[in-house]
Amino acid sequence: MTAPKDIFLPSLDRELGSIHPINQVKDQLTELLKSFGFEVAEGPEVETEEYNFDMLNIPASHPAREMHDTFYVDNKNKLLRTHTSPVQVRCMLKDQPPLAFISPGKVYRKDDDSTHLPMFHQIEGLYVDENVNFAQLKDLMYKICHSLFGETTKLRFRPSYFPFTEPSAEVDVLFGDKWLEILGCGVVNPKVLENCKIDSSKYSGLAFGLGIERIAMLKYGVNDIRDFYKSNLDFLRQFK
Ligand code: 2U9
Repeated sequence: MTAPKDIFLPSLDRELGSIHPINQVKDQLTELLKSFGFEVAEGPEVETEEYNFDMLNIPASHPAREMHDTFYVDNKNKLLRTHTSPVQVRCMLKDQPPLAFISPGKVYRKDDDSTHLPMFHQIEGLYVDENVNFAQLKDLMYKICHSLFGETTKLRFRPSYFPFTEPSAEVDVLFGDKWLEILGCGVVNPKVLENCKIDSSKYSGLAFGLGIERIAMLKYGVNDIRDFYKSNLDFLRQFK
């Protein structure tokens, strides 16, 4: 007698899954930056105020530190990191220059609309050595944007302000006839180097940060950031 057939076993020809579009963009950027010599660094998502803000020259009066902008976890100065910069702080406290790290990962802010979510992904990069300058920063930003959007992409650097970089710039990319903001960058503020026990008279650094969801939205023409997290297979299958 043959064994009975079990029609309730899972079928062997189930459809294979695929990498989520946010992870695809994250992996693409990570591989590019690794090819330049950056090492990948990771760190905790629950951070201290000190590492998330103070070490990065973000003062107690800064609006990013307000209760309505940051998720505080308990009364002991713990919070969900608002950027991956504290990972870079930890790298500098551990190693002396030359150092080159990227920190991909989840970050949290009290935002919720068609272009912002309370959780999103960032990649930040940090390079510290002797004689690091703004020309090198520009060159790196060109390489990143050309890799993401094509070699003929036009870039525009706009002066900006971040407490952790000086000077700072925002980078726009020309899409059709519109300039769209892609990332932020700058020369690391010497105060931040000193906070991290690096001699700012000997070393300088460059840093940049970008939001992966934003890049993925522009790259794939997605208008609502929430589509990435609805688990709608009709949406996700487009990125197979
Ligand atoms: C250290 C020193 C400096 C990282 C940087 C930006 C500029 C930036 C935003 C892009 C879109 C955040 O996801 S976003 O909202 N980031 O514009 N980030 S420079 O600078 C650092 C990081 C670490 C120790």
